[in-house]
Amino acid sequence: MFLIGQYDSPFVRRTAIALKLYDLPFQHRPWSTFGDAETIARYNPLLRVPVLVLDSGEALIDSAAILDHLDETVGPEKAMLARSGVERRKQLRTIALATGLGDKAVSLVYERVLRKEQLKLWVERCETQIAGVLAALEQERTAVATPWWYGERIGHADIAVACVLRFTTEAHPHLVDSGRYPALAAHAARCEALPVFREIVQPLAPPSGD
Ligand SMILES: N[C@@H](CCC(=O)N[C@@H](CS)C(=O)NCC(=O)O)C(=O)O
Repeated sequence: MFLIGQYDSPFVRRTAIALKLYDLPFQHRPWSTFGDAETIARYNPLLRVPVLVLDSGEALIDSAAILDHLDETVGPEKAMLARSGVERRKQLRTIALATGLGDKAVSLVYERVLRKEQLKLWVERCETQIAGVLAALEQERTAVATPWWYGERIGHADIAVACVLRFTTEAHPHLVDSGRYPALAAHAARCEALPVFREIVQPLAPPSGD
């Protein structure tokens, strides 16, 4: 199977990190959503990454749907998401906050590079949403006593938060002052120190807008 997308995308990165942690072999196709749009269109008409193309040729789209399939593949014991109940709902909420923050941070990048004049109303709204989620995640992480967000082993929530934090910090450094979010900074440092995070990484290369 192969994974389409570059590792500067927090969504592609979280998918690749899960594949590695699950010991599922895959090939990487680092196609650009802008430069390689025609090639990506053959697998995803939405022109978005990540896309995971299975050996059968089936193309899975959206990081949440891809991870859902990977969880099913490795089974509930190994899956990095609680099987059911309140624990699963809490973890999904943290993931939704992190990936939603990622959506806003990506949106702001496009606003900056693709528009000649940024729409102030939209920029301010995204920045408010990013600040609100960072504050909420900071408060929640501060209350956690275990090494990982939901216990003794790493989960999708940990990975999502760390990948989105790195992306947002690189794309919009003025929005992520680590002094204001010490628990999130410590969380990110713990994740980024792991070999898999050091292997699956790419400095941000935003589209040029030309
Ligand atoms: N909800 C999607 C978001 C994926 C996403 O926004 N990917 C960006 C790259 S970071 C993309 O493909 N952007 C191109 C576009 O939307 O036109 C997921 O979780 O996979």
